[in-house]
Amino acid sequence: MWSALDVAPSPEQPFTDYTRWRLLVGDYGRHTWHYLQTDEELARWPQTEVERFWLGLKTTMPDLPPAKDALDAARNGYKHCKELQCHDGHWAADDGGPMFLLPGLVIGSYVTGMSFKVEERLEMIRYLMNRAHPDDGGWGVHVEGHSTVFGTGLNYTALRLLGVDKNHPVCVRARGTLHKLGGVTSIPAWGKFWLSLLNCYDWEGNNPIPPELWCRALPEWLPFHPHKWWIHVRNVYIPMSYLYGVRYQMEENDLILSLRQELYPEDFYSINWPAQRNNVSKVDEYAPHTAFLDGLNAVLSSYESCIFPPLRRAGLARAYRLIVMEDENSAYQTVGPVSKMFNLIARAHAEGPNSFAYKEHARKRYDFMWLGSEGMLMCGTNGSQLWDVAFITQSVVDTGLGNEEENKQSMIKALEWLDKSQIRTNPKHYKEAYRHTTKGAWPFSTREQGYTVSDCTGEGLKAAMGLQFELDYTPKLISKERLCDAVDVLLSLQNPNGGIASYELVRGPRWLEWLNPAEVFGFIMIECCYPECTTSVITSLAIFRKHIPDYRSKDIDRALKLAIKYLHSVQTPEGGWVGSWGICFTYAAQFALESLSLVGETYATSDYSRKACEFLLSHQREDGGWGESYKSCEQNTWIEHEKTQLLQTCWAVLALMYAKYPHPEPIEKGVKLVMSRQRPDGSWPKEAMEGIFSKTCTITYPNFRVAFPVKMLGTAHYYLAALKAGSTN
Ligand code: LAN
Repeated sequence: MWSALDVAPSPEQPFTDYTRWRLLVGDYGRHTWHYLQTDEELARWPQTEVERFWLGLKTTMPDLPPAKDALDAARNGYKHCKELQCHDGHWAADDGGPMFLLPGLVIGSYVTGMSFKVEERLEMIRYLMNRAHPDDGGWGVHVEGHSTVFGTGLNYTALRLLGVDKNHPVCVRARGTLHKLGGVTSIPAWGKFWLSLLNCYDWEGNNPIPPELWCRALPEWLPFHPHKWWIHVRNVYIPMSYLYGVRYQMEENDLILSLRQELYPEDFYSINWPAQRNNVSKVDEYAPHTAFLDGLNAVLSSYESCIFPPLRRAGLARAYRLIVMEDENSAYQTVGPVSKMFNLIARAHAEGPNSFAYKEHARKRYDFMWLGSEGMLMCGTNGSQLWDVAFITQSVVDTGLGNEEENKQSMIKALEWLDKSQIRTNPKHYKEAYRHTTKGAWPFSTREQGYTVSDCTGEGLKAAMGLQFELDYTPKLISKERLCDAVDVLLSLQNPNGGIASYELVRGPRWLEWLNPAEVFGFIMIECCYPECTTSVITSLAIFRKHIPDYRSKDIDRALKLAIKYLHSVQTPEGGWVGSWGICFTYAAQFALESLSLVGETYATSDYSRKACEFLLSHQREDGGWGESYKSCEQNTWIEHEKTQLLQTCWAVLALMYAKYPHPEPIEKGVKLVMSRQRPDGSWPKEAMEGIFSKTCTITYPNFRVAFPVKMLGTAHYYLAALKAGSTN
């Protein structure tokens, strides 16, 4: 289907001309990368500093005068960052890390006959080659993970579909590793599913995903009703159930036939497929099946052999309706990259290549594709636009840098972007699509994607208030009414225990986790309350009531008290909080201690705060920094990283300052470390992955490398001065 490509043996140099790539920033911060073919195009569309930076090309950013003190270092940091602000006011960035997303993009496009430009294919190939594990040539679930069957099986397949010959040294090595791991018979459930769509695995080897789950006849009050599942899992399993129900399968071709030989050490045609349903490689497994899940699968498997056709048809029709609603609500991006590709295949299957849905889905694949210095990857979302604007602007405003003449224009642009990005209405398909309110919310990425995220709304609101209330020169673009709308959203997200989850209220019981079928991820079945999300909401509400005391003040008071109670209740006996979205205890601590301080709980006044400070201090290293591994998140206990990490040092020092920790030494040492890692142009280098999700999969937040050092250094400058002067208030 796609032509074979002649691929260089080594991916060190770009496979395409990097001076020809451009990043198009569309409405609301939409990102798409384009390869310019002609000299005329090149003349019309010059490459910018933003592109050069992300492509790893030489930038013209000058070396800055060495920082005299911490504030100066923060100033230099922002000077560099400002050069990378897009013309519409936001900062672009890649959102990579997971290694199971690019294969979905490639397989989904391949089976539906969607094409890529040759340059795109070449750079995807290069990314996969660059990311092959140096030890064994395989791939893991994420860039820092060990090689697994899931990662290696899917990425190998992607390389082959993209046009790499099976005798290419990278393929030969990866295939060797895959075979050593036993081949793809034991690939985890989502891998089985992708390979079945590709006709390289038998549908009989999958546990059932009956579309009947979505039938109207299934009462919504049932505790396991799928509308109670976590939004990502729900939106992944809707199209999966449709595709399973119709047993979607690509037609055989020579490449498929060859893959059936390459992916399996044994003879594909003699495999006992039903016996593979629960065959999961041990190196892959994080959340093994429970007996409950296996029992349920056994019952559902019996049902599959005697389905009731009218019920199946009704299930398929309802699942399809939900797919269409999700597409229309999110401008064909869907809530995430996995559901995006499954929805794309379902729509292509039902409506064909001439349909609007097919074309729009094909076009919106590009929102997830990012070109970095190592090649082209598939992002975890269509960007992290709002999240980055929110943290960067708060850092600049909170440190006083926002009042410096040279930064004013940049702050105004960022506010303009925030203004355009607030979601102003509820979704087109609202209750019927099981959606939470969106009017007044800020999303993680763009308004077009359109999903409320609790902490993004919280941080977006804080950023908007900072820019509008703390800086006297900014236009007041976001009205009081709209700030109040955001508060309504935040209040609507609080659970009875006071905690806040990610996108919605917690809808289902905890035991639904026993049905987690994905094997490689943990805690995915239902929304959970998270210390980070809860604290973003607390801090934004606490700041809001200072500025606008007359709006829902009683509700806010009640919400704050309850949320603080929740935060207290989830502090670990050692004094930390387990982070779920950043790594790990240091990430959660800076949120938690900020919240506590905003309600007056500090080192001097609160046992919780004191204990948290002692906990952090017990992990400070000789060099003044902190370093914890992503495995802390997997195992819920502090696991040292072999190296001190810049960002974790920033988070820990910020946490101590929020708590008004009274002794300067640990803070000074942290500041010194962060300053020592700053490069002459004001930036900080990439270190270990910053973010995580679903317990096991790391994800990058490159703009954290500006937002948090700037905030920490700028804050520390004044904090240490105040400590010396005898006051931290
Ligand atoms: C994200 C990224 C941002 C993150 C925060 C805002 C940091 C968090 O506080 C709330 C949850 C959220 C919005 C989040 C949820 C899960 C996402 C969308 C991701 C980690 C980015 C990629 C991930 C998505 C689920 C990847 C697809 C994988 C599946 C298991 C479906």
